[in-house]
Amino acid sequence: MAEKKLSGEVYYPSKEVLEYANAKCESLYEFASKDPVAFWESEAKNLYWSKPWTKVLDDSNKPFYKWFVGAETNIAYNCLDVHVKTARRNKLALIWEGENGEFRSFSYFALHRETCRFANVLRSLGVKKGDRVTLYMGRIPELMIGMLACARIGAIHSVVYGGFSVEALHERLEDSQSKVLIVADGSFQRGKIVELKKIADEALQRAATVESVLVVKRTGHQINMEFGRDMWYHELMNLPIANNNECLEMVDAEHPLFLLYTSGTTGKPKAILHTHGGYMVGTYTTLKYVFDIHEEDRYWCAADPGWITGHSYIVYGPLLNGATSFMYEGAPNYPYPHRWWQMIEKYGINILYTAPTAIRGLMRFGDAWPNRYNLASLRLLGSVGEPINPEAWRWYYKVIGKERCPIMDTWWQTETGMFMITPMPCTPLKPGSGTKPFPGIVADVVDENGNPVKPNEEGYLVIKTPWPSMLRTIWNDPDRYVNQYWSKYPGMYMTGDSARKDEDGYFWVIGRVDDVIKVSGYRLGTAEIESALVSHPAVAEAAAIGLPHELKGNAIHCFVLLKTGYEKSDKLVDELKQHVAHEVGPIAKPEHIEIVDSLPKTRSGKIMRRVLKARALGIDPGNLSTLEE
Ligand code: 6R9
Repeated sequence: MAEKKLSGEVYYPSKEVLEYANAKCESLYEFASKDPVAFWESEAKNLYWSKPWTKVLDDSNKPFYKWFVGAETNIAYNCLDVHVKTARRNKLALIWEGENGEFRSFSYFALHRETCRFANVLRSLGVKKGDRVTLYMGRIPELMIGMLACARIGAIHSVVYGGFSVEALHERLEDSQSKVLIVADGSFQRGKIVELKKIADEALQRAATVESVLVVKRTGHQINMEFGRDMWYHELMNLPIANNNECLEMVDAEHPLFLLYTSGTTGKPKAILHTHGGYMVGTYTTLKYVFDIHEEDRYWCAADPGWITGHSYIVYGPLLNGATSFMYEGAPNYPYPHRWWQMIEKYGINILYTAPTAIRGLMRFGDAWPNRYNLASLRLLGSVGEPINPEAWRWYYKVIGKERCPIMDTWWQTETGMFMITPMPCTPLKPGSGTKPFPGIVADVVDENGNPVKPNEEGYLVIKTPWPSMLRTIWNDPDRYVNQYWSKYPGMYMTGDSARKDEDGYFWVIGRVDDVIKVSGYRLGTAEIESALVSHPAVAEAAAIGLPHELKGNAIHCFVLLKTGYEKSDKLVDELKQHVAHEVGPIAKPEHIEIVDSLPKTRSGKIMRRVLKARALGIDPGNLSTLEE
């Protein structure tokens, strides 16, 4: 690959990077392109299965694909027990720093012990295989322990991001019919306490299925404990029920591992379902080759475990690879913009994986902050969540990576479970491009009719063959799974993104073509913001759109029609912003709300967000034939 001259701004890997890398690009691409299924099978053989598969891929009932048919395994066993049986027993699995400077670390032995104990606690509370357990907390080790404990006993975890609020949590508890909620008393965010338990109490008033609430003490402030329902995690973990008994259940490869709610085109957030077997193979393989995990590495994915990036690449991927992961609780620039760089030096981080919004945010404080620290331990950098603008890419490459560290710009989704379009260390890079599909992945850019577009033309990004860590369905809504992802072009997975492919076959993801807005890399739906707005007594109708924002990538702009009797005022606009933050979460707080007299609609009454967006940007709104007035 390196022999061909590529067009545009290209960064070739150094000899050192090439020699050190796990992935020998050419041979991997060659093997996988000849026979993707055989490629995944060969990777699966690196993991433990208590019963082998009879078939790798069953595509007899498309699009309900099955992987590793007939096999039994448990992802948590592969994350922990496998390593505890080797010299990795004493290796650090997790290094954690709290925002307030607290420090904790867990060897593989310790993480295994805590997970087993907590799995026993869950079982003693009546949690059985297939039951749903919701977790709602900040970036703390107990989140990881809780997820792994659920996996051990075959329970299905549903992590709700700690930045979400009452209505978002309530909806997710309700939809998943969770039996247990694991919540922290609070979390630290820029020195302030986010009152997680208080938010949960409000959400629980309307969530009928939750029988027990386990409370992890983090902030230690005064909270309400409801007798008979709420129990302290640390007290339960000190009871004889929390013994180290293995507490493990081998499950079918297709057994559900977790639900993760994400925003879709319309309506309520949907729960994406991932399974033990295929998800395990996908996250293990991609992390190994893309972030090139070596035994001595200290790897830091700065995402939140509440999002897919945290699930796949803080929890499962690193542990499956026996890696040492670093987790930091707080904000990147708290108390000062040197926090991240200081921790990279302090802990000797080798791999840093973060989002463009964080890079832009830190870039704005200037080079002096990172330059005060020794960042020589860094070997690889990563980016995820939205397209990275070339200026941010170059800053990250030069100022943080000192022109030594390749940047892995990984394109993927909650639904895909793992990296899909991504470089490996051996790939020549172009700033802003995710380069090529990972070995075994067949992606393309197509037009309205599903035909490939010409080089450099924009089209829909699709995936043409199944992959092991693909979503299996939408929880409780298989029809929506089929309609949303597989119906536009039969046999092709519709990503919801637009992209172009250049003359070298490099992919450039442009952005969402549906009503999903990526704000600071977080995925939100216009529908969630709009329904929060109309739940306010003053609002008759609302429309939300995303407009470009220098730091956040996109920011939320809303158009609101008031009910009669309500007057337009700055105070009301502020109140509406607060209302959205309270209902959905601070991350969804609109940047701007405009009170309007009418909203552009189709004759069937659908709000034409595209028209609002074009107007706001001062561009041509395109075809207006369906507009009502
Ligand atoms: C992992 C994650 C998925 C959407 C996806 C796309 C955008 C993610 C990207 C990227 C350009 C990248 N996206 N990574 N766009 N380059 N490297 O973010 O999952 O929250 O489900 O969002 O994010 O628009 O469709 P999720």
